[in-house]
This record gives sequence, C-alpha cells and structure tokens, in this order.
Amino acid sequence: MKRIPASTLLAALALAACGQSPSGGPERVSTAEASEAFCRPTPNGRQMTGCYLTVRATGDDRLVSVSSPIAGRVEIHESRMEGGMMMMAELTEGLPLPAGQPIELKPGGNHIMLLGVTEPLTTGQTVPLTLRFEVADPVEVVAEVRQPAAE
Ligand SMILES: [Cu+2]
Repeated sequence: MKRIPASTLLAALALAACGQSPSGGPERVSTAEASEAFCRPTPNGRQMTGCYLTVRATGDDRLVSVSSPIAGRVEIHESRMEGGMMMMAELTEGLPLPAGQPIELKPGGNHIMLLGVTEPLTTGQTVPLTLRFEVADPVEVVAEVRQPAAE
C-alpha cells in the first residue's frame, strides 16, 4: 500500500483549490498507477531482459526513471525499425504520459530494460520495480516473470 503523509495531501488539496502552483505557472498535479507488470525470463547466460506494464497518470506527466533492486541499471527503451532490423534505444527524456491515457509498454514497443541482472530470472519469480515520475509520487509495482502471452 502506498501511504501519503497527511501534510502532503493537504498541500496537494491547497494547490488544487487555488488552481495555481506557488510559482504562478499552471497547476501540476498528477497521480500515477501501473498494472499488468511482467518481465521476461532472462535468456540463457544473458544479464538483461525486458519488462512491460501499463502506466497511467491523472495529469500530464512523464515516466522519468525506473529502478529495481535486482538490476544494476534500468533503462526505458523504445523499439524501432532501422534498415529492416528491430533496434532499441534509451528514451533519455523519459516516456511522456498524457493525462488520463493508459500507456502500454509491450513486447516490440516501448519497454523497461533491466541490465546487470546477476541472478537468472525464471518463470514464477517476481521483480520489484519502482517507477519515478516528473510530477506524480513514485509507484512501486511487482512484476511477475513470465513469457509474453502469444499475440
Ligand atoms: Cu531494450
């Protein structure tokens, strides 16, 4: 369960009530949630794998980083075709989340890349992920390790 200190909640309510941030810019309030998280088992001998989930923020927001205690490093990747080959690249600016729109990270598309995974991940295990956002508070999610469902 995510606990929100009462003081934070009151501050958020006060901001919502006046409709402006203290700096005078547009109000920026967002709450994020993630669902259907899973990671592929690590391929034999590899220390990297992809994780997928659906993420949604109530306000215009951005997924800026992901971390996991089981990975040395976690990157947010996009997949794209280059010269007939599927290539992937880090989204260094993070992943934009338009308000209220569920954004699906899925095989062949945007994904979370675990790097430096020292213990092999096998089906049935779980992977804790912490998602950090530009606006919303961090979200903890537990991903199950499994193969993607057949399309
Ligand atoms: Cu990748």
